[in-house]
Amino acid sequence: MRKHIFTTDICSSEITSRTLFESRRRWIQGSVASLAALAIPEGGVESRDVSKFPVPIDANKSKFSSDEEQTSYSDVTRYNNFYEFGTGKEDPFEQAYRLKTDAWKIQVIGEVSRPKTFDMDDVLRLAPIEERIYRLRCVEAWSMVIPWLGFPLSKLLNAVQPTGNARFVQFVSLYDEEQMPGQKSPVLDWPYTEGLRIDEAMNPLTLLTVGLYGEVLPNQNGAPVRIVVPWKYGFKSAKSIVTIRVTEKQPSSSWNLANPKEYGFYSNVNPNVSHPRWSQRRERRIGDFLKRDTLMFNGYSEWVESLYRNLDLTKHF
Ligand SMILES: Nc1nc2c(c(=O)[nH]1)N[C@H]1C(S)=C(S)[C@@H](COP(=O)(O)O)O[C@H]1N2
Ligand SMILES: [Mo]
Repeated sequence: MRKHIFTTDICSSEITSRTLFESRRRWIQGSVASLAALAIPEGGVESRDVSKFPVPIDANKSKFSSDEEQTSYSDVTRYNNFYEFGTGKEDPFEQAYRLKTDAWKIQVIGEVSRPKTFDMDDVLRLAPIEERIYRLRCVEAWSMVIPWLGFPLSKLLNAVQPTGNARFVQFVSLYDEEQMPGQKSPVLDWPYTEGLRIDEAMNPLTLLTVGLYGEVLPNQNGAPVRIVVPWKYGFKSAKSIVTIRVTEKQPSSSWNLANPKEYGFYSNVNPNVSHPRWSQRRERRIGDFLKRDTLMFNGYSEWVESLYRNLDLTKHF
């Protein structure tokens, strides 16, 4: 069955939801004041699961890092999209404690000479601390600056040796209705899938991400491992991934299946191409009152525009 619910949807109507969010947040901040002793950055809580304390992860700044002011830890971890835990922006913050991230494994399969299942220690071994880096990222109609901790996905792909037929990469998130109650609703095709062309996946800006703000990823941000593709709209960055499949044909992706006219396979941040229901010229940086102009490729043109030299970005939106 392919029935999808589109009310306002993931990427729109930020004004109402944002105001609601702000007022609820003030309320929550009051009610968790007693947890302040836990010394979590900027008064935020990682998730409602207080049994898990933030684990520090070391990183250096990379040449791609932004000098812009970072979005507060509390906004980064309370204002999320993770439909496996509900479609409200605060649902992931409230529900993602259900996700069990111990003994997590990612299998890398498909058009590779050396398919392999990685546990999280294997993942962290792919990059020494000096190569774990900070990056910026933008999310559709709103944007945030997040000190992600991750490293280029290419390190993992090189380890499994893509074959000559490798043209695309698909990311598959966990499917488990017990841990992810949002999957009981057919709002998307589960499990959540996303994809990139192989050259996009090999670009050093495509991050395999394991943390933010110097800690392991909070569940609501896609623990224990997710993708971050900073020059594309937020939904391309699949969370809590369990499978990476290298393919010859363009893979399916949940948002494209849900509504191909609105969500293309490429979904590069592009102020010149409107979403069918709204302009994508401007964005609201969380914490700001006024909107700002959205930059082509979210400001990363220097590193990624050559990927699209032969592509009509109006057609391949
Ligand atoms: N598995 C999974 N990954 C997902 C989503 C989702 O619902 N499920 N939402 C996407 C969308 S629409 C956005 S905007 C970003 C949000 O990431 P953040 O909450 O860490 O900012 O995650 C993306 N990855
Ligand atoms: Mo999104």
